Amino acid sequence: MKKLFGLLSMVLLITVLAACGNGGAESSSGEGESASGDSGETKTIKAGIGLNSDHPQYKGLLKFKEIVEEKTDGAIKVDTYHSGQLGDDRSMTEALQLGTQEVVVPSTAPLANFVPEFSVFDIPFLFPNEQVADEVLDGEVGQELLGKLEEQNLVGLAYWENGFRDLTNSERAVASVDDFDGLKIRTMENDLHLDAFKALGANPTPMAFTELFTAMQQGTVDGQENPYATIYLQKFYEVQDHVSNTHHIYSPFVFLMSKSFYDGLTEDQQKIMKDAAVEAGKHERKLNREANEKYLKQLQEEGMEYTEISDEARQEMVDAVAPVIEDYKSKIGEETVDKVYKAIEEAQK
Ligand code: KDG
Repeated sequence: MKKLFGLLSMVLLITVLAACGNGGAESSSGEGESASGDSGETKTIKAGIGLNSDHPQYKGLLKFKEIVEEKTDGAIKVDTYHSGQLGDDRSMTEALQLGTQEVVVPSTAPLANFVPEFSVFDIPFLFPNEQVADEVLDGEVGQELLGKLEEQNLVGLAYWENGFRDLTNSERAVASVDDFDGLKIRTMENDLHLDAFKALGANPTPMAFTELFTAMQQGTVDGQENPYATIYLQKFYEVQDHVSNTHHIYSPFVFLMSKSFYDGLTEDQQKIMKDAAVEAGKHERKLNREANEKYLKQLQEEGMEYTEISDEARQEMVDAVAPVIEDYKSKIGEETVDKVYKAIEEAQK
């Protein structure tokens, strides 16, 4: 009887150990598993952005959701959040590091607080047009920069587009450097942006996007700068009277995933994530370019006064910020700055 009991205990122990081992294998990187993951467990991605649901950025996020859910046969579900429902760019990026959120698509400017080299894209008047930006970002140096995010517990899967930034304010028409004088401008949370606006004569304040509308409404700031699509779709025309085509910075977005989440996926699933982020990014860039083209006219229809920046005035702006750029080259990293300038040159050949 004693013998029989011992045998039964042994069988039970082996069964329990086997079950545990099996469970561990399912949640590991799972080489050889199918895209849907054989564990039967559904994973959920919380994906957040700061812009609202009308913006091409959100349409891009919906495209990502569609591709991922279809390609993984529903094994990975994507829940999308817009309008800063999960926080601002910075706090959402920190949530990815902590593993409490899986995806965010911030501008590169606040990302420079995590990886300083990203500030290379904050150099004013860097990219001449979107096509050159695409080539540089999707090329060697752009991808190299994405790789640096890993040290911060983040995975950069693709670049999307925020676009060329233009100035709006509620005080006066801005046509030249002199017109910046004393204007209280909200900037993204980025030192180079802050110093560039100081060099232009403005009085800049860094602030999260989620606080911006109220700050303009209450007069805490006179103005801000964002692409036309954002200015229109976020209804900034309700609290701003003047818009100028300063086009002073091209802002990329980076599609970020939490490293701990990404590392827990199978290789097939990781590939699906990368491909989906790139594919959805192409869709987003296309929609964004169409939007930026059409919304300047609509801003004027909403009553904003448009001021065209002349070539001479733009050159004055370029000259005013030149010392700031010089100063930042070493902070960003000379090597990165040189590589980006070279890639821009190449892309224009
Ligand atoms: O979803 C993106 C926004 O959070 C933000 O990056 C938009 O350009 C932006 C800004 O001015 O903060």
